[in-house]
Amino acid sequence: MNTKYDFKKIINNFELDGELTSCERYGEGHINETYLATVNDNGETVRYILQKINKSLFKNVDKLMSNIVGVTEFIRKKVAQKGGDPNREVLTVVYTKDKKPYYYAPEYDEYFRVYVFIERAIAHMNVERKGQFYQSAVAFGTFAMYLADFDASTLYEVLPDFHNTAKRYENFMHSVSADKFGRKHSVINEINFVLARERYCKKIVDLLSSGQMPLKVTHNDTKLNNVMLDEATDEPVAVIDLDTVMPGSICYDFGDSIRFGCNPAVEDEKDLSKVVFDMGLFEEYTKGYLSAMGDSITKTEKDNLAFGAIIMTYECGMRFLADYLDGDTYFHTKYEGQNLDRARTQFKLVAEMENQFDKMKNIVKKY
Ligand code: ADP
Ligand code: GN1
Ligand code: MG
Repeated sequence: MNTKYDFKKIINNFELDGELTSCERYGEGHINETYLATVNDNGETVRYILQKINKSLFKNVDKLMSNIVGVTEFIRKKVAQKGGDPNREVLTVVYTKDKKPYYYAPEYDEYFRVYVFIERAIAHMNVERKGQFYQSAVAFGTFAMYLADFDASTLYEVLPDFHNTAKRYENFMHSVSADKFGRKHSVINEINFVLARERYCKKIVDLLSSGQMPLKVTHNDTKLNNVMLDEATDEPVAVIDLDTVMPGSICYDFGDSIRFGCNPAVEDEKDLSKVVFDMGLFEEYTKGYLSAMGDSITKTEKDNLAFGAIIMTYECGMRFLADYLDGDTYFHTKYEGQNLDRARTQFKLVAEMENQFDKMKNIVKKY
């Protein structure tokens, strides 16, 4: 068992039966520290997800968790109404013995939370079988549909300006001028790639602030490994990683899925010839998302879906590059230069999408 924390003691604060038998790092998330906690409950093995919440990013854990409780309870009711399984089709927060949705460990000055482990389902890093991407689109589209009548004013804005690309650009420019680690000279081409596309930054931000595009309750981090598909049938099970549920644009949610899923290579692939934009997958996702959204999508949203894919990929590349310049303080990295590799894959994808933008728009029109 990992000895960084006294997991037995941590788990013991939560309202769950049995004894902890193992607790190991798990998954590929870039933000929180995720562990798979296995418990023996009278001979039965029960698994949980234990997460150390990223407190340098999430400054108000209490409000973060009240968002997650609010959203999961809301979805749980809808799943039950349609006859689904509320213990499997939505994240289940395990409370502490003193009835809180997270535990603060004073000895580490860290916050921990526990979720029921969703069994017989996989959060894929890449599309492995045809149909999986379509199903992930149905999952995110259904998620948006469930939350369509959720009162956004009750949500705390966990990360203000999360997808405000104009603000992201400003921050990026600060990182470039600070050049804290003397890395700027080696990434001039990548920096120029960002500068040459400054005109993209305000497009969606302006549509939202002028009211031409509706602000909706969105997920804001819709990559493929934030959705769980049934391991046998590939059917959608649950949307996970709800830290960023906030008011936003559905173009962001659509675009972020395309950014991650339409590339058959990994996000940090060094061989850029493997990084390609797969138009077939784009069509699959578009079909699934629009079918799940039904008529709850407006014309302005639809007209900007394809651009949403470009802007999310551009923004993410800019964030990876800024983090590289800042000395890799935001995204978890396993080796030096990983954020630069990630930025390069994103920029390659942006260039590919730009070349095929008309085709992408035509596909959106078709569905
Ligand atoms: P991060 O914010 O760091 O991305 P996530 O909440 O996405 O963290 O969790 C990281 C990974 O852990 C997911 O991609 C998934 O593989 C796994 N995971 C998270 N929650 C669950 C759950 N309830 N059941 C099963 N696996 C989970
Ligand atoms: C982070 O948490 P995770 O790994 O699902 C990031 C996203 C990025 C993504 C890039 C809260 O997502 O915004 O698009 O990495 N999440 C946060 O892979 O910053
Ligand atoms: Mg995640």
